[in-house]
Amino acid sequence: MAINLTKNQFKEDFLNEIHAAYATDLDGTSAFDQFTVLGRLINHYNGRNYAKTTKKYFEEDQKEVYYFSIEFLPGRMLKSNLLNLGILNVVREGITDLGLDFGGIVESEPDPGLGNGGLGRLAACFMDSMASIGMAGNGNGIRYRYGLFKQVFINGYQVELEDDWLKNGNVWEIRRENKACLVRFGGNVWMRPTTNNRLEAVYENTEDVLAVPYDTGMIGYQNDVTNTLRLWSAEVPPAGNEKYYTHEQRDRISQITQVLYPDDSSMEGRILRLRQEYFFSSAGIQSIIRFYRKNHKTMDELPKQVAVHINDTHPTLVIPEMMRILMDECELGWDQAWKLTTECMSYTNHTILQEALEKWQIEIFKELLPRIYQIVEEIDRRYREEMLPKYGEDIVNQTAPLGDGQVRMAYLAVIGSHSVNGVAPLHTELLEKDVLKELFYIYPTRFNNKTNGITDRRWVQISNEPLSNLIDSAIGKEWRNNPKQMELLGQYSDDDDFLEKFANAKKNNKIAFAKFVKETMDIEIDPEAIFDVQIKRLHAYKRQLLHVLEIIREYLQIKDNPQAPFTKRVHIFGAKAAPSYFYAKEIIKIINALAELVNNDPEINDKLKVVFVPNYGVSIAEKIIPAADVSEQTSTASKEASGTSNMKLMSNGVLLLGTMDGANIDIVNAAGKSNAYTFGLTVAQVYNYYENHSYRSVDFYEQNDELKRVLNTLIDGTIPGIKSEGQDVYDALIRYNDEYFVLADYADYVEKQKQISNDFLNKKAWNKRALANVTASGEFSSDYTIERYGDDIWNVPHTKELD
Ligand code: GL2
Repeated sequence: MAINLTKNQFKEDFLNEIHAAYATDLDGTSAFDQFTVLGRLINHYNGRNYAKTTKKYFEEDQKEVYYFSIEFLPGRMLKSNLLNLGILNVVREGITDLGLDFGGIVESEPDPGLGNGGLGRLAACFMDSMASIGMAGNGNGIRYRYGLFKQVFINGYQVELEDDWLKNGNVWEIRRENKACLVRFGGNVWMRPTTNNRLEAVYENTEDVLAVPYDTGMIGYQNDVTNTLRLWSAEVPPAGNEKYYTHEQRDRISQITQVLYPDDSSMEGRILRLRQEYFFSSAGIQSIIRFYRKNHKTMDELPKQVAVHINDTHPTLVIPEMMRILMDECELGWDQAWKLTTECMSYTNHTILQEALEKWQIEIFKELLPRIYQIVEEIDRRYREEMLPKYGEDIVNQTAPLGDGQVRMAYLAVIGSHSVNGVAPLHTELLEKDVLKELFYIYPTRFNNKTNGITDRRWVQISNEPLSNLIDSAIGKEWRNNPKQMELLGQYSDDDDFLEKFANAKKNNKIAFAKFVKETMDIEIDPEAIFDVQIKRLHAYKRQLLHVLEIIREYLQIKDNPQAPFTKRVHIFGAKAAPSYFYAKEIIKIINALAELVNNDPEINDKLKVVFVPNYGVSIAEKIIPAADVSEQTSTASKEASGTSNMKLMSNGVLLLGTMDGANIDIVNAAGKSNAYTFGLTVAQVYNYYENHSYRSVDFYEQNDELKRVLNTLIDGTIPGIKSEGQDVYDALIRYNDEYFVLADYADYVEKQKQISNDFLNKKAWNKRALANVTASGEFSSDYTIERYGDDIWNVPHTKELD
């Protein structure tokens, strides 16, 4: 239910809270102060419900999900919380009545620096969905003091500034020091026989870290449910436990939760990452078991009460950590502990890229986590003992948790879980046939698919109000509860009047985005142009380079023939490159150099614009997505596990231009082939190249004059300021045989771009196809994804009925 709040009551509460918080009148406060006060009020309004939810789960002894993820990327929470409490409009009107700028208040909230890309954002969508469908679901992660980095461009180069997102505090979090626990690192451990014939772990010289939880309420959509996102912060344990901590030691401890993604190009950075992983895995499992024991005398019921989800390999150490607690602290034997642990655990794989299948050198692992290593060794020993007679040495050596001097996290995750899933049908198939095929052979029934989803509450209701209001006026509001109801929009596909309103909503979003670009980047863009959008992390496999080549091609086309008709385009990018990913940073520089060239060339005459919005993140995405016309999803087939911006863009009426990869395939199936543009090699063709070693990028270069000319601009001075970057990219594509098949897909990609330029001119037909995408987008709601996780994997109920 929505909260019962009148505008007048709100205004009175707001003014009172301003006085309470800042001891000043309204005119003495900044937008951020006003935001903080709104946050405090929301906490007041929702506090009782939050407490009630927690109590209800406890008293009814509900099974709960604990979603362990090293990243959560929730984005700003003010509007989302207001929407979910059902008071967005009342509050906005009240704020406006008070003469304040609601938009400015919203913008003053910093984006939480808790994640970097699709994986973290998915975790945030899942948190929203669990609460909104009334499922008892908790998030468990790390409270990073600093986020990834704030990206600025200096002379076209990415420069990374500190993302100090917590500097003014965080109104949404509750520090719960009374729920802190100790996490041990290093030292020695040995097993001492006890009087009751057991072995007890004795630790010496360990480094003890206090894990302090900060809880944030995850408010469900107008259903009185509030779940918890619990993030752990590393602190020095309180004085008095006879230890004295030097500055250095204190520093080492607080390092653990200082930054998201420590630099993994150095050994030090990699060790820090492992410390982070064990830190939040251990603290989370300790708190789960402590809570369970409040209500239960034996551990037997644990899997009936607790589902622990391992989001990618980073939290895999929950498996040995749960074993440790069950054996060393709850005094269970191995077999029973293993049975309970595997029944609780489930694992999602999010990528087939080898570099993301984490492996830790045994020497490092053992030194940092001696007791956990003993347990992993024993898991490995028992696995080998059981599987060797059945599957033979080769398969067992290939799949055991320990091998090649490393701890192989993905294998450990599969072996220690009862369910393993991929995130789109193609991705799951590739896991089964390729990446994890031996383990699939051993555990065929463990594997399953759960196609990703996104929450339309943030990605349509909040970020695209013009479209949301239009949908309401056409089919009522039920789609807000049940996104599949967007199907009902199908009846308007030939309704001229509706299509015009639909086009107007898009136009208004484009105007708003153009204004933002003008104000923040001082670039004029024409809302009548095609807004061609590519927003995602910068990575070679995602192939932003194809897009770059297309811009160069268009540039040359206009230069060749300035008078010829040309459908205006704005190419819009948002992307951060990992600080140590040199090649990705070179591509950023090239895009910015191209923007400089194209945007300022009088002969181009504004027909073509390139806009690289800096510091891409959730809040920037919320501005770009509603304004987009074309959604570029150009990964090499097989490389993108799912993609989720493709889904967000789809539900905002954007036509996909994509390869048959990840969830693009499912989007095209849902929207209909004629409502998307697909291009490029299929997975089979890519694998064929691999198997036969038959790819020769230079052949494509030699055989396509246009491509040759486009590529040559990278090294012939046409684009000023990219001498070394242009050369490196040129070399990667031609001399080093183009690892991601950019040149193989170029011709088909360009062909589809030309079709787009042509099709866009027929406004009505375009709008109809855009609407078909919205109409079919409901099935990609994360509410349904989470429902499937609940039914098939976690066995946790939910209270809301979905279609
Ligand atoms: C990713 C995949 O690359 C991406 O395709 C997928 O949509 C998301 C969510 O499942 O997970 N894996 C990964 O490590 N990151 C992703 O975005 N960062």
